[in-house]
Amino acid sequence: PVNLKINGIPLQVEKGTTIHEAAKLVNADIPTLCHLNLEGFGMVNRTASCRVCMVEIKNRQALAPSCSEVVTEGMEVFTDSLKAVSARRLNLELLLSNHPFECLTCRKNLQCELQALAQKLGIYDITYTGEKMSRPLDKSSYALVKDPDKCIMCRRCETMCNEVQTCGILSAASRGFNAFVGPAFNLDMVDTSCTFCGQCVAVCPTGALSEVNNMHRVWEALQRDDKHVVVQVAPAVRVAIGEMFGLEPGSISTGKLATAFRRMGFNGVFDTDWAADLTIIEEATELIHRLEHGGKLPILTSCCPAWVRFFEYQFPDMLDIPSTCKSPQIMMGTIIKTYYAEKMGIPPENIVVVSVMPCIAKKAEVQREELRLDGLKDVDWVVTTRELGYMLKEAGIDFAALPESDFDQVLGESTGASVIFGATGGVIEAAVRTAYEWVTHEELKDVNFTQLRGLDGIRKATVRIGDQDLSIGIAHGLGNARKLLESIRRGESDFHAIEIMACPGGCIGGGGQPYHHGNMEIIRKRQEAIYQEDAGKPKRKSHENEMVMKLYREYIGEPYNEKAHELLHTFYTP
Ligand code: HC1
Ligand code: SF4
Repeated sequence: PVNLKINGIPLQVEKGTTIHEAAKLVNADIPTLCHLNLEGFGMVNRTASCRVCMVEIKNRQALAPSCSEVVTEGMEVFTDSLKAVSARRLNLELLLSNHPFECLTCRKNLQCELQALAQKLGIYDITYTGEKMSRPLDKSSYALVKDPDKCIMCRRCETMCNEVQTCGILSAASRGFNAFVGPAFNLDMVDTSCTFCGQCVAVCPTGALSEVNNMHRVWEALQRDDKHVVVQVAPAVRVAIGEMFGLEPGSISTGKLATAFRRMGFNGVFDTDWAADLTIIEEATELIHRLEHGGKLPILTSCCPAWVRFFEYQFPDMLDIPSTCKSPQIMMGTIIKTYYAEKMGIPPENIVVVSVMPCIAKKAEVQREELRLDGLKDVDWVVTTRELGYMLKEAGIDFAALPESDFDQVLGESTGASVIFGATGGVIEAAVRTAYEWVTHEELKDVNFTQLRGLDGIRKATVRIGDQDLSIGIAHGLGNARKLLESIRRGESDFHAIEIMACPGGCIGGGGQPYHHGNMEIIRKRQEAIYQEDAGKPKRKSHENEMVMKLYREYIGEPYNEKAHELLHTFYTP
């Protein structure tokens, strides 16, 4: 251990602790804009580039950045001395001198860490004026907007993109005043192999990275009398949206969401969980089919569109191993524009499907050419959890006070198996619950496959089904996915099935969720809430979803048959 004093308070910490970490132990909160430690997720940004965490150290002339300076024996640190505070203010003012003053209309307004710090440090005048950086906005994709003028070169996105996700899209280029963060050759984002996982957005402290705004599209659709506008909401949204309305992280808002959608004016209020159960019916059948017919193994889950783009770009030689199942959001769109449209007697071209997703990649997914029926997109518009929160605020709906109600029953029933899709490991656990009963023809008494849960980046488990041991792999974060894929490519993998989600934690940590500002406790609480919702459901296996089974009886026939392939399966292209 190391002994030191911070602001005169003696304390003892482990060797290797930074001043910034040590200061927290004596309740001295030192600001930072670049430092971020997503503890447990392999993301530590220690660039020490923003210089707003400077502290004074006794007997040292120069101030030190507390986020990177490690404590030493006998050190005496002053976090709030005049010299330290003045330096922080100066550095912040210099950052602001090259920042556009667009706070009122910025996508990050009131969520921006730069703005919050300017307020906290009491910066009310701009001291330094002069030339500002001016680079074009990148609105080339359906998912992300990049505004280089709002970039403060903290490099959090770069660490996330390169080290955690191993995508290597965002990097710093050029020098000095002309420095910027962007793709190689300053390509438009749409021309890169970006997966649009949105994790760069999740960690950006300012408005330099944000999602494409689709809120006005949804309001416009809701105004039209000639359109039947339906909404579906993803599993992970219900355990996070409450955070935007003062509810505790991990609050479950399923019933409030259904009520809120009706108040917004949606004509059909559906649950993506219903389609997650449907996905499991197809995916479990596909797994069993591959096991029994010597098909390609391991099967890989395919519901995360960022993961799909990742394997298309990075592993084009292995496109025959992912499941061909469309994602639940797309399956839901297809079923709405076919089965539901027929049932309701509404021409599919008059139906608008809106998805509320924790995800930025889902905005790009719905634009994929092959996810259309007769030229009509399966899903029309995606808004993120955050965007739904803003829309509810705009509509003056007091979300926290809303009573609960149920989803519309036709596509609203769901089981516990579908809820857990929202957390890493959940998709494969749901598939195992169904595969177990279908293979053994025995009742699965304990549905809790706790060996598949957790937040370790790569997890391995064996599940006994009948006389066979199924070897299962789980990865979240694309860097972890890469490791599993590379072992398959080398022929070293003995997995039967692998679940991969691009975002750390799975969809609960999606790029479109309320900002966690680096607080990992929030992700853990969302995860607990997901399993709590599952445990409270009367039915916990996808094949017990009556309405999904009714769809098979009335419309599709057997799972994985020709009609199922036409409607519920897809293909991948390098
Ligand atoms: Fe997900 Fe999925 S779990 S991908 O994370 O399979 O977005 O929540 O909707 O489609 O169901 C996201 C979440 C979501 C799909 C489902
Ligand atoms: Fe989207 Fe979920 Fe995949 Fe993240 S893990 S990119 S939120 S689908």
